[in-house]
Amino acid sequence: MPQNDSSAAPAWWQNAVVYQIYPRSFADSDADGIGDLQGIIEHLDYLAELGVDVLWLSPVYPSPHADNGYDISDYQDIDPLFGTLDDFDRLLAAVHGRGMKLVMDLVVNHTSDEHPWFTASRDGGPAGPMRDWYIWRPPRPGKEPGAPGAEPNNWGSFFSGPAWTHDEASGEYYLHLFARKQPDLNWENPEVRQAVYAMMRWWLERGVDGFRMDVVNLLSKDPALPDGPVPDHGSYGDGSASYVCGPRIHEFLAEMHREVLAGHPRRLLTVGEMPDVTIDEARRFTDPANRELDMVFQFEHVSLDLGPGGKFDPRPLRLTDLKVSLGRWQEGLAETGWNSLYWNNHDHARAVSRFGDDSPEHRVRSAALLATVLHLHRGTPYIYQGEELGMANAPFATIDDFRDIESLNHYREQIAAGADPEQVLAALRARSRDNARTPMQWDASAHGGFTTGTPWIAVNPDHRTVNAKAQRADLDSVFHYYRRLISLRHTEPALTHGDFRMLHPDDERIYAFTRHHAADGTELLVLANISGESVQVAVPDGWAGTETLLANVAAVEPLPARHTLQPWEARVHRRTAS
Ligand code: ISL
Repeated sequence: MPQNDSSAAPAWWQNAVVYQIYPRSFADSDADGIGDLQGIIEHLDYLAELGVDVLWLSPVYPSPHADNGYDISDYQDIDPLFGTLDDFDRLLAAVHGRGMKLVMDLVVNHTSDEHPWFTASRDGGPAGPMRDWYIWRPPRPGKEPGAPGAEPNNWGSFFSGPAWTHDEASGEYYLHLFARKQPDLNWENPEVRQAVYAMMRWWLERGVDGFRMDVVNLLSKDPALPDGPVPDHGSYGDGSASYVCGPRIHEFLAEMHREVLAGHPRRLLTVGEMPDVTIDEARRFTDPANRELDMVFQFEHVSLDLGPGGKFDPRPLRLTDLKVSLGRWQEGLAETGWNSLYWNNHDHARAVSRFGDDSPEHRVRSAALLATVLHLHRGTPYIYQGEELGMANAPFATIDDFRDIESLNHYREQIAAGADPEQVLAALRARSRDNARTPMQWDASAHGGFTTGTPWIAVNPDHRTVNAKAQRADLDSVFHYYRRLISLRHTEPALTHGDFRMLHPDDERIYAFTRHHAADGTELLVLANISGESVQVAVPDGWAGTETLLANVAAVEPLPARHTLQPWEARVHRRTAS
């Protein structure tokens, strides 16, 4: 039977753990201050020791790096900053040689404005043969090109300002949902789609094991491009923007599956990043019978602690909201479809700082707690580099310490509007994507062992105590805790297949649930105290005295009927129906 077509047997990625590498910040082998492919090769044993199954590489393609490689100018090469195609082939072979797989980032909602497709589209003018590869429109009727409010519609860019840029030569505008250097491809054009599929097949022939698809639910736009709710800067709205899961999105992804994935001899992994996706849509995308995607990244649980101002309007998270949200997603994809599980990636503040407590007293335990809660859910867990060390947000002092286009644009826009710089900086410190992008902390040496040159963004000074070398030598570290969790996913079928049931839904401090695997009679219980105080919890019937599978506290005694959880304590128990 052709692979990637089966809707019956469980797929390999259902009990796999994925590790995301942000190459620019992972390991620098040539002292230019920027991570590279050779740096990754040199640390593969570390990843094998951690036990992860799949590596997802953020973009390594040639790029002007306006958005750190999410603005691609050539899909079929490696940026010299990172190495060469030969280096890539060596990396892939070394990954495969260690029994791991490699998934590429596929960024095809937009290209760089320096991609030859775009320069041809722009320079050929309105009648040119490549014009229709991108989304060009005249100004609003009655408006002069370039005049305020003359943009073809009212859409805003995720990175501040309008989603349109005026091209003086033709008088027309091109659409860019992200930066102006990231023009959106026109997926209505079949030539665009075929060019993307050919490129994907080329990478598969090279041996990669799948794709993480950037903002893939934004590919289909209603050709009428109607005005809509202007997306709040960097926030996730209610899904009503007309480019979110647009009219032809399922058709496009089914076509991509047919053209690229279906006939492939290996079973691949595809995960679609989907801002604002609803549970019903996610189920449709991941229903194996529909042959679109294996899983999606949804955004609901990382939007609960944002105020009306969006990304840079941080609010305290209510645990009850988080449980409602994650619980609904578990339920919604229980029978059909599949969840991805994540707290962190290169677009978010560090999980231990955002959802846990990064103080010296609670950092290790709260990082391990977050890992326990996430990895015990049903779905495929993703670890973002450094999360396995409990890496925390960085102490950015001034705006000069930031690098990210989203943060810098936001700062500029806010200051121009008269905001207090200190307040804007406080929000950036809490939520800037740069928190995730400070270099990997390998050891206590200068620049954390990331580079012997000058790093492109400063290493967090806490690398003197928080680093991989120290944690590998310490069995009580976050690193070793992750190793145990990952190995549990490989050995305990209930983690992969068990039904999910939320307990104590109204409790403001306890996150508790069970996983029940009817096929082998196993049941797992997770009890976690998401607070800095001790909390007594009523242990559900039948669980007193059960075996402890894993805990982030030293004393692991048999469970009493009423247990007092220490601050940030998490524990997993197991029982089997006799
Ligand atoms: O990070 C965000 C805001 O803080 C999101 O809005 C983010 O832009 C969105 O999730 C899409 O992310 C992906 O596409 C972007 C890129 O900048 C992100 O790094 C990538 O993960 C454009 O390619």
